[in-house]
Amino acid sequence: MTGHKELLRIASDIATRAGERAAVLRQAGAEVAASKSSETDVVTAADRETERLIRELLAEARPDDGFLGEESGDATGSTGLAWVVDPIDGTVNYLYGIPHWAVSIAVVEGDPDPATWTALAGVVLNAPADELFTAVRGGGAALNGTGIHVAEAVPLAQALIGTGFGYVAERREQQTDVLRGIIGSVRDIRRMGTASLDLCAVASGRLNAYYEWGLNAWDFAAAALIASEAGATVAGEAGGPPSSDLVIAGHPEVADALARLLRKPWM
Ligand code: LIP
Repeated sequence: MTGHKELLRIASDIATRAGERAAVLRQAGAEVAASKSSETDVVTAADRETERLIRELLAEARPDDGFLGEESGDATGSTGLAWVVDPIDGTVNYLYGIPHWAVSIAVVEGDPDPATWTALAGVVLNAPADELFTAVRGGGAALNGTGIHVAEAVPLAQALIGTGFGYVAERREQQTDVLRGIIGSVRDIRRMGTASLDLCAVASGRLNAYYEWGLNAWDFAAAALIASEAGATVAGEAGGPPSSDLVIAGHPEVADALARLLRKPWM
């Protein structure tokens, strides 16, 4: 049985190679290859090429594991483990040349369903910033090999909160209503465009808390483990597992205060 640290090494090596490939493709010029849920929900050729590389390298290293990727779908394995991959999280940032996007790779035990999986290891590589966030279950979280921890608790009025918005206009209007319900009660908000890096910002104390409604499992599979191993509460609706309804993370006291304030139009 491969240990968690070996799984982390595999994920880190592959994320590094994928980040190099995505950076070279970005340098050559990023173009929209297709759109998904709306005209602004785009996929670039680099998203597809980077996921192809990750999938190829995982097939070499862990041929019998399962896979779930944003661009190429899922495949069932025979080992009880599955790799959950977002090849370029922050696709719109990547498309516009905003240097804030990430390669996210997690390995989970069980089906690739955040309601039931157990995350074993995860990496989030902010390639433009050369920052590799890592975690293994029960082994803590690190940034470029140095341990990280969630910021100390602060009153909500002093809390810097991260969030994000979806690709469908009506959904963004509802998310704005949720934001309107909290913005007068917190220090400020940050919308940085990459969910995995928002969760890593919580893990490293760069945000006090983060919430988002409408994420996909691959957006948070690795970063949720990193944040929880850094001491954050990472949850979904009513304290359940993170889901497409809600991902909320922060110091337990801050996350709890924020959760109590959030309107819940997804209910
Ligand atoms: C994005 C997230 C971001 C969210 C966007 C989108 P993508 O993922 O990282 O936080 O607000 O709506 O889901 O589409 O770049 O992989």
